[in-house]
Amino acid sequence: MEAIDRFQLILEIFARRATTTEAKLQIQLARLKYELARAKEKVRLAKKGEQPGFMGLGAYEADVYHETVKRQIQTINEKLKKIRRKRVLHRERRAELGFPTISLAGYTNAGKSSLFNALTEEEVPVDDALFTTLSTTTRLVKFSRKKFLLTDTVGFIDRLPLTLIEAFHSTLEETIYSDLILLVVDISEPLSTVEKKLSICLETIDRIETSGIPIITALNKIDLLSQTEIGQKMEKLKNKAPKSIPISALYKININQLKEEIINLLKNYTQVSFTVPLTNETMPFISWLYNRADVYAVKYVENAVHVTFEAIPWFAERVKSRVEELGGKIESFKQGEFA
Ligand SMILES: Nc1nc2c(ncn2[C@@H]2O[C@H](COP(=O)(O)OP(=O)(O)OP(=O)(O)O)[C@@H](O)[C@H]2O)c(=O)[nH]1
Ligand SMILES: [Mg+2]
Repeated sequence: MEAIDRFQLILEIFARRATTTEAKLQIQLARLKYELARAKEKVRLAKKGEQPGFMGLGAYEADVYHETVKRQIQTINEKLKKIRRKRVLHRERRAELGFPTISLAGYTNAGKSSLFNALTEEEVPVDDALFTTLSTTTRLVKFSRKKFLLTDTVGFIDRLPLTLIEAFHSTLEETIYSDLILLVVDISEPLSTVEKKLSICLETIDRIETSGIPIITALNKIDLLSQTEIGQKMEKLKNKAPKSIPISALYKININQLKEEIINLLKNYTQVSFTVPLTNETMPFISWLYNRADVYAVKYVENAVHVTFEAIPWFAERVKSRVEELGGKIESFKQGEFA
């Protein structure tokens, strides 16, 4: 009984997080597989005559039901295959907005949501159109005069039922396609547990093809440890945790140091200056840009507007084409250096 509740609870968490068709299908698939396993058992019992039937059905009907579920599973598998084949490219997904995206990852209870709250203190209000683009767990935040999108993710869970592993991966994938991963680890747990969880997280992140995305490890809950313990654990984790920073999300210890490290790693911005003639389309374009990138200067000169902004490379390319469409001119297009 407990196993059923746990399965359904986890399924519920995933269902709430899933926003793409692929993730939704994965969850439907997990649910059907679970249903199938139960149907099989009922068919067996019905045939043995030990049970009056399945949902009031006899052995024959139970067989039919079993076949129906099997066919539904097949249909979903085919749909998933198609989706995988024409999966949107990483960069296309990211080109929606010009701000770099930071994803929080880590085990359940590590303190991801607490850190999310600590980092979103300076939240930037967004317009309605943009708001609908963002999922419920993504916020536009600002620190050191730069804006970022910060996403909280569904936590890793031990003993994840086999049928849910794929669903977990595809929900994680949605959120982890980012410019930086902030891996949260509860360092107050025994070292062996910390090490085990850390390696599972890193392996999983690696498996969903995030290679090249920088990782910062936030060693959380240091308030529960002595200075000596922190030092010892950090020394042991030195070669295992990428760019580790000891923090307390709850008591906001070392949050500024963490922010600095984030800024340091996110240098691949593109700085662009352009001029567009003033037409009916100009103002909507400028306000569209304003909501999606860090716009530093807007100057009106005679019948034109001069703009300077910073954005992630894919987005900057997109704006460049739009400026040219509007009969404007790119004055400078500087690729920021990669960290
Ligand atoms: N002592 C201490 N407790 C913390 C700290 N950060 C988080 N916690 C506590 O740890 C528990 C889990 O924190 P959450 O932020 O909900 O963890 P999570 O990683 O979002 O968990 P899931 O959403 O289940 O994946 C809560 O009771 C927090 O109050 C910290 O720095 N110190
Ligand atoms: Mg959480």
